[in-house]
Amino acid sequence: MPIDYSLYLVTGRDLLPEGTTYIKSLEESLRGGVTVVQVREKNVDTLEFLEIARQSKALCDKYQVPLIINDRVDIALAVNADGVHLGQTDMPVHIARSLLPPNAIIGVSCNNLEHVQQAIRDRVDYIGIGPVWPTSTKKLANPVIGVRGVGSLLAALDGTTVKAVAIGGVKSDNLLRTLHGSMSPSGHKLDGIAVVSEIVASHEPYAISRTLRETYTAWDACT
Ligand code: TZP
Ligand code: MG
Repeated sequence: MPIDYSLYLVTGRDLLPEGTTYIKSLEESLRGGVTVVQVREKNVDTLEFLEIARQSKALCDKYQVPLIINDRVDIALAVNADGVHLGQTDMPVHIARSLLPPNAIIGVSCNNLEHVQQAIRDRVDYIGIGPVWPTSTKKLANPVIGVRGVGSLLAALDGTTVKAVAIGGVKSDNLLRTLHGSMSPSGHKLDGIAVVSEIVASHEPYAISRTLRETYTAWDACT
């Protein structure tokens, strides 16, 4: 079944506000309309990552939303996740693919044209393009590329089946600027947006997810 990338949630437990739990926040986000979940946990040991991934898988299954694991192919295999997300310095795509089931989703982070061209050669399922805006969620190793930068990388996907989401500082108040501004001259548009802090750090993950999803869906329908 094709994946709906409209609202791609990337987790980060460090950002959770007081008074909630990871599972509660994730369930609210799923109820609000998140369409893909990536479990991204830094600075946790394997056992803890495994447990978070296992709980996330159960919840994603309940909402019939695909679960992607950041970096760790072994954890993805262990919890029967739908796929993995790999950064430029993580396991090479062809090795990950040789370890994963044939239908596993593989996504890669891209910041420049070389990254995108390699991702196309690697026949990945999707790319995460960014950072589109400045963000404090991740210590950025790569330059912020702005909406025009995203658009020029989207153009490089013309004629391929590779899907694309934008990541980095995407919020409800810049969502339409992100979507409109990144459309390539050839009309290539984003398949969705990837969000961390706007959802995870919120006291209202349900409401925020709902707004983001509805805004994306309305924009997608009229472009
Ligand atoms: N990759 C590029 S920017 C980023 C990642 C994981 C963090 C995005 O987080 P936020 O809070 O949505 O800006
Ligand atoms: Mg990584």
